[in-house]
Amino acid sequence: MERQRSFSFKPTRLLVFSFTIFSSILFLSTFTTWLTNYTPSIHQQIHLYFNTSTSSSSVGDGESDSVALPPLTVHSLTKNLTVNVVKVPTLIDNRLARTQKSLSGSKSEPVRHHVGASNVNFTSMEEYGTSPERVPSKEEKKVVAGDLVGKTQVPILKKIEQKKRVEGCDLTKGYWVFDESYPLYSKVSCPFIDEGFDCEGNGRLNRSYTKWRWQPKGCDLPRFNATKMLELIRGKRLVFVGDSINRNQWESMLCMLLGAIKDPTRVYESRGRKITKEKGNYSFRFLDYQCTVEYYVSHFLVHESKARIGQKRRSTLRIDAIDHGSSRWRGADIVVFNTAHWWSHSKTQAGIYYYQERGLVHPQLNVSTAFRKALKTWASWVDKHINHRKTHVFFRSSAPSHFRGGDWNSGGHCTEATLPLNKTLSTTYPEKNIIAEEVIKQMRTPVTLLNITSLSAYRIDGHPSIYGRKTRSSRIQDCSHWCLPGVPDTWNELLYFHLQSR
Ligand SMILES: *[C@@H]1O[C@H](CO)[C@@H](O)[C@H](O)[C@H]1NC(C)=O
Ligand SMILES: *[C@@H]1O[C@H](CO)[C@@H](O)[C@H](O)[C@H]1NC(C)=O
Ligand SMILES: *[C@@H]1O[C@H](CO)[C@@H](O)[C@H](O)[C@H]1NC(C)=O
Ligand SMILES: *[C@@H]1O[C@H](CO)[C@@H](O)[C@H](O)[C@H]1NC(C)=O
Ligand SMILES: *[C@@H]1O[C@H](CO)[C@@H](O)[C@H](O)[C@H]1NC(C)=O
Ligand SMILES: *[C@@H]1O[C@H](CO)[C@@H](O)[C@H](O)[C@H]1NC(C)=O
Ligand SMILES: *[C@@H]1O[C@H](CO)[C@@H](O)[C@H](O)[C@H]1NC(C)=O
Ligand SMILES: *[C@@H]1O[C@H](CO)[C@@H](O)[C@H](O)[C@H]1NC(C)=O
Ligand SMILES: CC(=O)N[C@H]1CO[C@H](CO)[C@@H](O)[C@@H]1O
Repeated sequence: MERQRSFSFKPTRLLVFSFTIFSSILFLSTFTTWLTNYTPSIHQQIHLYFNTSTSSSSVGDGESDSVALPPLTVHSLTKNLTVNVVKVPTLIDNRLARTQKSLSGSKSEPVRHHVGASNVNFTSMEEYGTSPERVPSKEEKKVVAGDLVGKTQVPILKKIEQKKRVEGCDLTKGYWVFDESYPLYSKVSCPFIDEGFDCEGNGRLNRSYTKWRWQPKGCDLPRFNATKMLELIRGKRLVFVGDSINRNQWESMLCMLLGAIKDPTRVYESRGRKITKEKGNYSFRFLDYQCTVEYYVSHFLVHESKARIGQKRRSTLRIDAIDHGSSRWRGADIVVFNTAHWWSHSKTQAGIYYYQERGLVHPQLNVSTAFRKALKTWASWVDKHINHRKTHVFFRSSAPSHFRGGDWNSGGHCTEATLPLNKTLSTTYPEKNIIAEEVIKQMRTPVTLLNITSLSAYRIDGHPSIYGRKTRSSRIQDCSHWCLPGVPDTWNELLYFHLQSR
């Protein structure tokens, strides 16, 4: 019996023993997997610091200041946790790590990073102007550490971090990343691109200029989701008012939205108009969503008029009166204004007997002064006629031109540019934007400034140059408008971001 008992005990003990071993191993491996899953940023971060200096020195003229800590924006737990602005749950870790990687290279000259994990190449750029890198405070660093150590809190902290990164993040500062998943539409899929912006159709066959994605520092700009955008504007009027560069952005929006429409015949111009350069009066209806996407030309936002000066009737600009087309902007649900390019010496008769207020035609007025007065006219019209509970008002900042070796009418060119700049040409922020900001600040209506100036300033490669026409005999190049698909798609991604994060 004894023997038998002891004998019969042995397999049980063995079983218990091996079960203990087995479960320990299981637990250990699970724990390890879990740990590695939640701490990839550390590994990649270290990898990056190690690698940045080597890769930049291989480029040559990199002055790699890469030791600075990436400006992680992580905040305390006191705020509302239920809101989750960033709706890109996949790739979050990856994207975070990528951001940190490129950040550490941000002070050096353009560096092509080859990121092992995600197979994405980078070109990092000097930021606009020279503002010092933000160094994370002690508290922030502490939370970062908590992120990696405090086990159960990890997912929550990640969520907050993501949210805060977008909310506190300056979307206007960053760099362009080469991304094969762009553009968001093709020339072939979009019938709305008119000749002036149809670079591919006009012979620009190398499409690498369509494959850059704007990467803000410290956060991500959500990729444009046409379905979601259409849901946001269902039953509404999205209206663009401004010069031909706003037409540029409007056409881009049409193309981007069309990507979510199965039957393109259910999108049409309300009065059957074909898009041309000359007319500036379009309303495209998306039947499936009962919404319209409209464009109204208005070079100055104020009224272009005529007045008798001496014997002659001359063109003037009524800087005290809103554009007479304004009645059509009024009922918009979302309206994007712009004006900038036409406020130039050549297009305003050098300000001599051009600007008019009531009966007075100013013998001479400085363009900045006139621009400010006109914007104030626009601002009081908006405050008076736009119901800000219904309408979301945007003002798009000026888009940079890139004429080299002359102006648009004197042999200026940009055709040789095939890559974005690593440094913007100008370091001064345009005066017109400063004026616009000042005027907007004094308005009763909240106006969102679509600040695209700096990010576009890198994109010397994005203009039609000689590809703005089918016939390329003309020696005049277009270095102010933008090819489509192209840079205005990013402006619309910014617009989308603002609308969906409301
Ligand atoms: C938290 O967010 C939810 C959803 O947005 C909102 O309903 C609630 O009022 C918020 N609470 C606080 C304290 O802000
Ligand atoms: C990206 O990196 C890969 C691997 O180094 C390389 O083959 C490819 O040409 C690069 N692409 C660009 C656009 O730099
Ligand atoms: C627009 O962005 C530029 C570059 O980041 C910045 O200098 C400027 O102050 C911004 N303007 C506004 C109103 O945010
Ligand atoms: C786009 O948004 C729609 C509607 O919200 C959603 O169903 C779809 O999954 C989104 N597409 C992508 C690629 O995120
Ligand atoms: C725009 O369309 C309206 C209505 O068809 C018309 O009255 C107006 O003159 C047009 N404006 C322009 C600038 O074509
Ligand atoms: C316009 O006038 C303002 C003040 O009167 C002056 O500061 C500015 O330099 C002038 N601008 C131009 C382009 O002459
Ligand atoms: C297209 O242009 C890019 C940027 O200049 C260049 O790197 C690439 O080699 C070009 N591709 C072709 C097929 O010529
Ligand atoms: C930009 O980078 C190129 C090499 O990619 C370099 O030749 C050029 O000097 C850089 N430009 C500036 C302004 O740093
Ligand atoms: C030191 C080091 O890790 N260098 C790596 C940097 O990244 C490249 C790929 O871009 C690797 O080949 C190097 O081994």
